[in-house]
Amino acid sequence: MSALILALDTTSREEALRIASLTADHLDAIKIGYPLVLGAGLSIAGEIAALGVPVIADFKVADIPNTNTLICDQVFAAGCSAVICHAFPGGDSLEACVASAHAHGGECFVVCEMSHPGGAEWFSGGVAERFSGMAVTAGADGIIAPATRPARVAALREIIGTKKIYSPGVGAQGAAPEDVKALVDGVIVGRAIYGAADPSAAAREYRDRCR
Ligand code: O7E
Repeated sequence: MSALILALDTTSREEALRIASLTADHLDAIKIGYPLVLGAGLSIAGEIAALGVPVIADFKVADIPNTNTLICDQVFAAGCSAVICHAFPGGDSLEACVASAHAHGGECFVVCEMSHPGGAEWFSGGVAERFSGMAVTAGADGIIAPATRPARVAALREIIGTKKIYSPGVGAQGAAPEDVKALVDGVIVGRAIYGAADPSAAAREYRDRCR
């Protein structure tokens, strides 16, 4: 059983709010990122949160510690409940994101292995394992790991123990909730819900399949 997180990658405020309103009852969280925030502004975070669904800011934060702190502080001031960051800038940069998240009562998730085919080029050979170890050391709340490669999710679970795993790649990228729902805490679905003819029905179906 896993939570269902909508990746709301539409680019207009009106469309985002329409989809969020239609689907919110079936979701555990909504993930927003550059497509929506560059199109609609960061204030969209508060507007979505006002619908009663937690908002996860997927900015894949990846800078020096001071800049990471400035970015994360903005994210939480805007009403987000969690932030997603990269591990490759190093442990101090990661710790800055975690500190900002926890200072605001929020959570920090670390991208450890990506779901697209190119992700297998970069994250195999021990890199994802190392990032997962860094997430543990930095006190992060969880990691991002690919639903498209369940065996890799299982391997990273061994490293992070009971920390959370949120897993993208379900729907448009070919994975099914059933592939990973026993391994992860949340499944991330984008196009298969927001691009569906009936987003509400699609969200309900994915929620049921995650249970
Ligand atoms: O393929 P979709 O439409 O279901 O959307 C997937 C979403 O998850 C989209 O926002 C994409 O940017 C994100 N994502 C991946 O697809 N793969 C990854 O490895 C990582 C992410 C991601 O969200 O990273 C932070 C969670």
